[in-house]
Amino acid sequence: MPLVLRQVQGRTGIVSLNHAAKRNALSRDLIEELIGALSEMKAASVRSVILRAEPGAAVWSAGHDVTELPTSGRDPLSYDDPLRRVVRSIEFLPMPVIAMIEGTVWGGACELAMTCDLAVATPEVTFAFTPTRLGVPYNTAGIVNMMKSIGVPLLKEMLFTARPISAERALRLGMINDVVPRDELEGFTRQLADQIAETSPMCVTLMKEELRILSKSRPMSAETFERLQGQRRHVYDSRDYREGIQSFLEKRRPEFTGE
Ligand code: LCV
Repeated sequence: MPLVLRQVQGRTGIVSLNHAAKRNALSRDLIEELIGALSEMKAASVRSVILRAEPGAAVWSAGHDVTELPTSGRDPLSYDDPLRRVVRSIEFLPMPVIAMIEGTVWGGACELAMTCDLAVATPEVTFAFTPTRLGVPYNTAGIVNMMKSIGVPLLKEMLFTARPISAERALRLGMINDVVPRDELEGFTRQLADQIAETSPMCVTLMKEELRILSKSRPMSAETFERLQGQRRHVYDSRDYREGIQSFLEKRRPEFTGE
């Protein structure tokens, strides 16, 4: 059974996460299929791509597959980690990707959704950005990526509490583009895609790239970058990091000690 479905409808590509049994957890296999589907949409020269879960999904995506997180002193979110690769696939895709969101969004799936160029959600949607609940030292490029859509006060709240925020609040604070009732979501999103298909694709591609570069430009010296990576290593080498993952796998609350 494919973990990702894809089809072209007119000038719009539809890419669907299709692993409900694992709540569309972003496993290596699912991400490889997702990257493949995105490159197929590029080859088909669609004007935009709608990224969705299965219709009526209770969970859009449960985030990084926690069973694939390393526990042996390796960076859990290094440059070639599957989540990092699919984020770049979306960023560098020449056409806009619209996240059409039903269900709850967790962890790295929040970044997946925020990496999309536009996001439309139903009122029931929540976003829970959970590195601190698992003890994961989220990577610096990922934090910069989240800052593109989420103001620092809200991002700090999401990170420091790991608590879900509502779609209504996400809309009010400019994190997503629209909130529409579940029975209108598909029609609304398709109409958005059709509107994009009416504009100049060369201009859209150019401005998507301009905005990618300008929204990520953050002055940081090499020494500062290396200091942050050293601090991240201190975290992913810690007991707390192993406790976070172990508690998830044992389906219990983590007991963090700061060691
Ligand atoms: C592997 C899973 C997962 C999963 N991985 O269904 O951002 S960071 O830094 O935190 C980053 C590292 C990251 O993204 O970490 C993952 C963060 N995600 C979460 O904390 C969400 C974890 N999942 C849940 O809390 C629940 O699964 C939700 C609330 C999403 C759905 O609950 P529900 O009761 O509907 P189950 O928990 O029963 O999950 C169904 C199956 O999917 C697996 C889970 O282990 C179970 O597998 P089995 O049927 O084999 O037991 N699953 C869910 N999430 N992130 N596997």
